[in-house]
Amino acid sequence: MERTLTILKPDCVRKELIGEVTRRIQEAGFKIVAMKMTRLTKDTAGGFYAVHKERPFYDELCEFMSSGACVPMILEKENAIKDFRTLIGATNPEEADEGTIRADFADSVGENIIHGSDSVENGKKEAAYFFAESDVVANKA
Ligand code: DGI
Repeated sequence: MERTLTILKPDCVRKELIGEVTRRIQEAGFKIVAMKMTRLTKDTAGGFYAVHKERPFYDELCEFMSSGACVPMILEKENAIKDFRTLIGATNPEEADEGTIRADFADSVGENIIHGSDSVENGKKEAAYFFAESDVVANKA
């Protein structure tokens, strides 16, 4: 079964959308196999987004990601990576398809509610950034 790593970002938590977004994720057939609430530091946010280190928005991104609590989860589903990217919509909510999580809830490209891994390989790295394999439960329900 394929896995993806998601983060309900600080804007999602601040807007009290944890329940609504999690409901959509589960309704779309994803099984939550690891989940926690945590608060990133600027440094840990920077490590997670290290690939964007040279981008002009990097500092703003790290500030935002460390601005409040967030909820990382590991999700399982067939074709989890691709199907989750479809569920959340484009990075910029103005370009996101109608009915996607970002189209419905995100305010801007910088504050866009939710993260989803963009490849199986990155999904594995990102999951390991937040969770030990022993944190992952066998979710057969
Ligand atoms: O994988 P995504 O989150 O859809 O997009 P990404 O990997 O290209 O970018 C990671 C995050 O960086 C994105 O969710 C929000 C932020 N970001 C990307 N492009 C911009 C941006 N933030 C600002 N302020 N401006 C941008 O152009």
